Amino acid sequence: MPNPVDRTLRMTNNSSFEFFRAITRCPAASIVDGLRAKDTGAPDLKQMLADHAHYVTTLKRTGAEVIELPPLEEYPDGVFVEDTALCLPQGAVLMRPSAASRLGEVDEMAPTLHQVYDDVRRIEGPGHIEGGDILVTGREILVGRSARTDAEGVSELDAIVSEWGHSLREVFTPSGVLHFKTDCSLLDGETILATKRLETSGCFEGYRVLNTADGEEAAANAIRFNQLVLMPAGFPRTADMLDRNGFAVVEINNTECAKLDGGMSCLSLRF
Ligand code: CIR
Repeated sequence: MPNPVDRTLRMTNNSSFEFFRAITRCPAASIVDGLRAKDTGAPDLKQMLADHAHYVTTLKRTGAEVIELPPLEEYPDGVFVEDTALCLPQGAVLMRPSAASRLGEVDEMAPTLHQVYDDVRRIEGPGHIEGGDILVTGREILVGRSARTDAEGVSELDAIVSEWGHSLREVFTPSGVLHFKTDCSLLDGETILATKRLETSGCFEGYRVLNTADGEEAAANAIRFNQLVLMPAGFPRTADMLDRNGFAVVEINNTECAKLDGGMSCLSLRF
């Protein structure tokens, strides 16, 4: 049963899922060296490029502008741009990834954010935080502590976003799950798609929660982007459930990104 809806959320605007722009980065041939929790084989670059093209075209279909950045051979995980920054209406915050091989991706993203934002801040450390652990909803910013995001990183981000008038709430990513958003996505200002294992942690109290179907937990990393919900292909019961709930779902093959623990949200910055 979905949770009761908090009606106060209806008073918020839709900046959490209405976007004018996105930033993506083309996968590089070095993607075969990308980080992964478990080795299930090397991702196939040709397939990944085709999937990426479908993803970018789908973002553009909504009327948004997509800034497409070139591949970075020196950063195998560079395609997962979400982890490098948080983009809010007031400004952007450059992250500080825990994964040492990914730290340099932030400097590669910085010039693009400076072109589109007047106010660009940076997490200076010593803490760490990755964009995949941050869910911006209609009323707050949820940040999941994880193996990649620590208390110091969360607190440094809190200081910045509070200045911009946002309320940040620290929550916890289930152990063994890479990022908070590996297990959840925002569907609209008050509705969250989440795995049962994440929902039972209680972090979504007051929201309406739709659960991924049993055995389809990997469908949780979707994105609501304007009128569409982009979700990984291959999870028919979850896709049907979203369809029945009135969401316009586009399924995108994610087999290659999944080998590197990546999904729909990781592939773009949206603002
Ligand atoms: C990593 O382990 O950092 C990459 N292979 C996957 C990053 C996925 N990003 C995300 O969930 N936001």
